[in-house]
Amino acid sequence: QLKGIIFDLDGVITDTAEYHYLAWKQLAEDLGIPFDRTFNEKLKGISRMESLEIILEEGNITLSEEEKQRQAAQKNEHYKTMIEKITPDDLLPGVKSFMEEAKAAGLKTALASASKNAQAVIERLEVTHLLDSVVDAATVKQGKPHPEVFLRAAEQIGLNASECVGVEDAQAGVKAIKAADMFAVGVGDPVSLQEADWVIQDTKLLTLDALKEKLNK
Ligand code: B16
Ligand code: MG
Repeated sequence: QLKGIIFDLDGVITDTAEYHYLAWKQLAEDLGIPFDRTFNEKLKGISRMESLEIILEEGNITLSEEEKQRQAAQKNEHYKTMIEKITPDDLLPGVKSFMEEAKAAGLKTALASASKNAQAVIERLEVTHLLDSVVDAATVKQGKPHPEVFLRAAEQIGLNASECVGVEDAQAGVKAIKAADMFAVGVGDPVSLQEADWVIQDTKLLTLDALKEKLNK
């Protein structure tokens, strides 16, 4: 029985993916490493430090631990400047009404984002009141595709994983939901998200009726 919905943030509730992309691109280019949207796909849902490691590996660059911390902090400064511009208009289509529908139906909701900036972003989007719980990414030891963040979200809303549905746009995120033993809704390209139980190409298609129909199949 469906009792809770656990949302990823970036790419599901709002398109901060674009800001992460621009912030990483600026950093990579400052380091002389070519960076494009295709390469950026590898970073979706992946933590800040792991993303930096992937970029450095691509550029064959080795940095000291201290310098890596400095670069990661620099990327976050670029990102924080960009997210200051976020308003409720930046919610992806249909997401807020789906959250409202879920709350009206008595379901619990939670956010399972890898981003340490998640709280600031949902406040700017003005949807904090529609989420019963937000997992603090800083306390999650194992990033997606590990299921930890989804399991923690379920625990915080007092549910078993089998009672929850997870919504994700990233491959690593869908893997994390499946590893948590939840029903996975993928938002985006059906080919790259083929491990999801249900793939929708647009958040507009996410409604409680449509979800229930898929769950009962
Ligand atoms: P931060 P999600 C993830 O958010 C992003 O997809 C990923 O690109 C980013 O590196 C990660 O958060 C960490 O973000 O640097 O703000 O801590 O998709 O899990 O909501
Ligand atoms: Mg995402």
